Amino acid sequence: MVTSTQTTETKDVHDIPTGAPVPMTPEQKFFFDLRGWILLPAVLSEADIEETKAEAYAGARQSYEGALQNLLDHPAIVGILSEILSEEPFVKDDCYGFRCEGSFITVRPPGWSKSDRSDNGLPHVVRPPQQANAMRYQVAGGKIFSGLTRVVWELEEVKTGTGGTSFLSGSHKAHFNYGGPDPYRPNISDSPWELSMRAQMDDYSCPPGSVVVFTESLVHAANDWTNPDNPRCAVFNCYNSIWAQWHRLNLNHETIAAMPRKRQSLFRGTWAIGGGPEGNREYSLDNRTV
Ligand SMILES: O=C(O)CCC(=O)C(=O)O
Ligand SMILES: [Fe+2]
Repeated sequence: MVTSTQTTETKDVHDIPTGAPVPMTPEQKFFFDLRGWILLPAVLSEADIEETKAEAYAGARQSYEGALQNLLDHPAIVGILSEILSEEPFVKDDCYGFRCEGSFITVRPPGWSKSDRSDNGLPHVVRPPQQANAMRYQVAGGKIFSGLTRVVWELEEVKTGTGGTSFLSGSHKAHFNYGGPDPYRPNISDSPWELSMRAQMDDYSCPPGSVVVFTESLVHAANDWTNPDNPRCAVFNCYNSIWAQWHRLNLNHETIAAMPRKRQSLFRGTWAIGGGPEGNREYSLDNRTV
């Protein structure tokens, strides 16, 4: 198991403790590997939920500023991301062993339709997992590498069958394609098995302040929000290896430079060798993801 040597408890700008990362448990590893996703229920305090939700309802569209910024490296996910996106020698005290490469927030009122999305809620993946590629989920030497990885913060209650993200559990390890005409297509369109795949997809119920972590090699989909009791208010943050990048970042230097130093390292350049004996540890204007 990858663990950080960090021991000091610190308080961040928004007063959320940013102490030692919570290590991924063997049970979480087992289920993440088996199914491609895990749920961490009720991670945030009432106060954190209210603060982050208020920012989302006030119009925040990414998790890069305000209290929402604390979700980027919340201790509850840092241990997991170090485990599934990094290796022991690259888990350091002064920089993260993984990168953040995107963030978006959705607020979906009751009645929201998946047709609002450009993919119309079609089950999809980053790249078809049955073929080798740099974003792929892998396990070797008893170690997970999750490839492009999504962390979803649910800031309102989610009830199963009413519009949370759904997953075709286990599909991140599929060896055969989905039956569509094109093995390179990263969604299941035109597959004769679409209905049976949709029928076998799983979702979750959770209280506000819960987190879902999934590998983007897993077939997953957006769904109509039919829960009449509350909107869906969810923060979608995307992570990758410090050596790999899928999304263009689209985040300005001023916003990153205002973050605590270690958090800035989530946005450092995507390279490993050639920058001196200390390696690639520190974000700067000259060493940033674009
Ligand atoms: O909107 C959703 O529930 C699904 C989002 C999604 O496809 C993703 O996070 O990659
Ligand atoms: Fe997706």
